[in-house]
Amino acid sequence: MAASRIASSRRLCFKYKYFFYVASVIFGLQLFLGYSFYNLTQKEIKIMGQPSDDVQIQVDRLPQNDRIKSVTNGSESEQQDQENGVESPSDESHVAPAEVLGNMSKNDFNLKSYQKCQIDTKEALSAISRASTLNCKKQLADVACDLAEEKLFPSSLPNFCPLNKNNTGEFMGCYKDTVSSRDLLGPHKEFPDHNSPKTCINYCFMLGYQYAGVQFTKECWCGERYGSHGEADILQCNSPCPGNPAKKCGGFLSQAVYSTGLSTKLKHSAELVKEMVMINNNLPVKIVFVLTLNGRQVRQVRRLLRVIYNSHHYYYIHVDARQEYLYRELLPLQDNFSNVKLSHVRFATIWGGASLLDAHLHFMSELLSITDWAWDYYVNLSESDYPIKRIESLAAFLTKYRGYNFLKSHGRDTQNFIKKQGLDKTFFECDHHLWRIGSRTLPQGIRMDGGSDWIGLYREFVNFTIKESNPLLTGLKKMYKYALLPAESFFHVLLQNSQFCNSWVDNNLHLTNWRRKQGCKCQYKHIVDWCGCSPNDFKTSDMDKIMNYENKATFFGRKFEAIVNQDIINQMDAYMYGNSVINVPGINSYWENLYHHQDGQKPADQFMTVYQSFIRMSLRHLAQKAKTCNLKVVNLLEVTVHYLSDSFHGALILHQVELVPSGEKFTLETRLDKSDYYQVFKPEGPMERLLHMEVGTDYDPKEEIFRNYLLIMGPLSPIALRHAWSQGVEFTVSIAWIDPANVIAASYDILIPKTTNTAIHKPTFLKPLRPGVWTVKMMHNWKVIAETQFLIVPQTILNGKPITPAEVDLLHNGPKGHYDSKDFEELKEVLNVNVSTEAMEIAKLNARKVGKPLQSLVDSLVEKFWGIQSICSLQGLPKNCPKLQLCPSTLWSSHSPDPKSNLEKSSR
Ligand SMILES: *[C@@H]1O[C@H](CO)[C@@H](O)[C@H](O)[C@H]1NC(C)=O
Ligand SMILES: *[C@@H]1O[C@H](CO)[C@@H](O)[C@H](O)[C@H]1NC(C)=O
Ligand SMILES: *[C@@H]1O[C@H](CO)[C@@H](O)[C@H](O)[C@H]1NC(C)=O
Ligand SMILES: *[C@@H]1O[C@H](CO)[C@@H](O)[C@H](O)[C@H]1NC(C)=O
Ligand SMILES: *[C@@H]1O[C@H](CO)[C@@H](O)[C@H](O)[C@H]1NC(C)=O
Ligand SMILES: *[C@@H]1O[C@H](CO)[C@@H](O)[C@H](O)[C@H]1NC(C)=O
Ligand SMILES: CC(=O)N[C@H]1CO[C@H](CO)[C@@H](O)[C@@H]1O
Repeated sequence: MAASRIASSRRLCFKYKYFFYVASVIFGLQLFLGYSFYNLTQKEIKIMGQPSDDVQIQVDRLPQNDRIKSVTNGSESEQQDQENGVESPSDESHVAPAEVLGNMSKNDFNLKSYQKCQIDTKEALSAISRASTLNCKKQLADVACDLAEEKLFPSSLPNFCPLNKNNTGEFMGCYKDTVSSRDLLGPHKEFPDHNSPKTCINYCFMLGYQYAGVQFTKECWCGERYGSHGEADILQCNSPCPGNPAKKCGGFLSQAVYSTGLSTKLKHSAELVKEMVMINNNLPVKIVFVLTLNGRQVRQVRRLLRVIYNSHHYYYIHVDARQEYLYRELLPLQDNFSNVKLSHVRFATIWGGASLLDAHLHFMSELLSITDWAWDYYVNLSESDYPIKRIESLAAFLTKYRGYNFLKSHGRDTQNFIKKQGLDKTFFECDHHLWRIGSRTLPQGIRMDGGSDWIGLYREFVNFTIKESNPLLTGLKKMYKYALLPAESFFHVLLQNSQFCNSWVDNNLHLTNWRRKQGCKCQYKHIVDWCGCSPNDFKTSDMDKIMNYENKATFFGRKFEAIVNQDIINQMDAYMYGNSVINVPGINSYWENLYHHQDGQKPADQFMTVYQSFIRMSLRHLAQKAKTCNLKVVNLLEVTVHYLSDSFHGALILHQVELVPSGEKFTLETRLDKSDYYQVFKPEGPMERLLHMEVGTDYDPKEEIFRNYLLIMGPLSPIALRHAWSQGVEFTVSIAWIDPANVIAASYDILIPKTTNTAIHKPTFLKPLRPGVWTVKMMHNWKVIAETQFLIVPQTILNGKPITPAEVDLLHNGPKGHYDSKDFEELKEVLNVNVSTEAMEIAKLNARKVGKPLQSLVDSLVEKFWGIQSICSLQGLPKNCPKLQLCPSTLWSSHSPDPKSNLEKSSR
């Protein structure tokens, strides 16, 4: 039965095969050029060192899981640090109006009078100066002092792994070495000032090697085997050690070899099992799925829960402290299902921060204390995970390997891992930022490791992690409090140095879609003083890649994101459960809520301005249809974005209206579609390569889309132009930005490289931008070839309140002086820009409007870019009003059926 379902979905995949090949070739090229071009245009992002990985994940080996790509140091990072302070890449659309309209008071922190020690490292001083609250500055200064005095964590920790040989420091002899073929094959390092057998043994121990060899005074070599070139005369190993002249540190091409006391490799392997086999009458394992969730993708979360749901297992949900919408939506689940619980303690975690580890330790502790939840395995998931095999298959696998712990190691050399992961740096989290404070020395006596933070841990080990309080555990907990990405290393190090060291399987149960050229763009530099990577979303064309893992012990894929590509999720469902599960209404629809009236945090003013204009449009539309139907606006309830077959299909505005004079209330939902004013005039020569151009904010360089899905922009929005190209010859185009008063805000040339690419350009305009319709023109050889228009909406709202005459004067009149460094008047002719001053006069008049006239201006502008497609109602309207379809019977409304995300009828 299951086999035939799989077979039928394989056929489904075959249909797409040709498309896959073509698409993946194009996509590969696109990745490469997207990246090279990005470097040209985004000069502020500095990346030192390139990833050596292939562009796309390998199909024949597991992708490597270390996330960190590059290290920034010295002057490079100073510069980057300053940029961090000036501009924050996320939350871009929420620039505080105060920044433009007035001054922000900066609390002056007198470091000299506060600090308990002399802080002189650049990194610490930079962090303290950039931190925004006084409390955070003080904490950073304290950590910097404790770091200097080595008080943050113990300098050595015990190792309880029973596999260890316990002969640390045993001298194995003096052995020959050659330059062409090294005797000890592991990593090596020079310690010119403090080399000694002890230093070298500690170093090789930390990297997980059994042997350490000191050579040529200052060199230290690590390896798993020694003696390949034979023994040397002991007199050849006679150079005194720089760190301890009483000891000998080898000689020229001869090394003194010592045992570190470690065992060989600890890893076990585990194969996929075909069916549940119970060994020694073991019962099938019970899994607790720990979902750490962020964002507003409640439909996708429900869909994930639906496929992994089984009354035998448990579901523990943590919603980020800032995501009240998601929390509110999911909360009722725990009343309906006894095996679902939401964490009431909520953390606001940041990428890479110590808060993530704190959060997991808290969940573990809580989960151990729920007496009626008899779970065996702790499996970590997020909203962007999706199963790629049935959950029964995971349960069968974990039952067979009961007792083992599943953690994926980085798979490279540990020295490199420590450096790239910043484990040799001290970090501290405050003000929702992870600050880099300086270098640190890792404790002696422990083997370091790390890799993926997707974990599958056995209850006994989780209990040990929480309940035990030996010096290894307490020391590691302290050490990881000051680390970047602690969750990617803490459990690895704990497991390998504890009595559980023999239970490790090097597998994180996940297939991760790394595309480092796209995923490593320092996209977290606004929250972390480091460059981090993130995996890409799977798309339809990745089906073959996923199928390559059919016979491997890999149960989840990441990332899946329905708003980017839902088709691949549908395909996974068909693959796992057969086509019947996808032959349901709404299968190609995806809804994501952007605003809910119960949200404490209101959307940015420009969004609220447009949402309210949408409602007025909707009522005018109804009034035109039936003059006798007198409706008035009561309330905006929700805004949802709707995608159909992975294309934008409108903004849905759920709102309440009141019938005048009866006072009867009705809830309506209106779908509006946006117009795209992109046009190409006579594409000729290389311009044929242009695929599209669009202006927006919140660009996601990884998925190459604007996360401001409705492209709503106001005078303070940090706008950017995205332009996409197919393959062809390299050439140069000019871009000009023209404001609503026909002022040329900027003009510049950009080089378009040969291959397919999507690029972004963010002009650095002085704010505020003049509200109205803007035009971007693209020129080649002094001819306008393509253009697009976008709306900078005048705001009816500022800081959540109706805007005042004094405020419009500051916000709606354009910048003081030029947008850019200079004036581009001379380009008006070639750009066919009207030289008359009329547009400027109209703009000035508009800039004085407040109240009703401003609303009408907003409405007339919004109507240029948005059109009403349909309106439905939740209750039948009275006879004198237009007859509207009931929302649940439409295919687009947020109230139309969506069985794939419906948990109530779930029978599994
Ligand atoms: C740090 O910067 C120096 C130059 O300031 C450079 O030589 C060195 O390679 C850099 N280190 C790393 C790890 O990138
Ligand atoms: C090493 O010491 C540990 C802890 O004392 C012990 O459990 C283990 O059996 C010892 N290993 C060997 C090979 O003797
Ligand atoms: C668990 O999941 C989250 C993603 O939601 C991840 O960032 C975290 O580090 C994971 N693992 C651990 C051990 O915390
Ligand atoms: C949990 O860990 C504590 C401390 O190590 C130990 O005393 C206790 O027996 C453990 N409980 C179980 C059920 O393993
Ligand atoms: C410039 O704009 C004015 C008013 O909008 C219009 O009357 C005039 O014809 C335009 N001139 C050109 C050259 O398009
Ligand atoms: C929970 O159960 C109640 C009553 O049975 C039902 O109204 C509600 O829709 C259910 N909620 C979910 C999320 O299943
Ligand atoms: C808008 C605003 O915050 N303005 C302040 C700028 O700074 C002066 C003096 O520091 C204050 O008096 C203003 O209130």
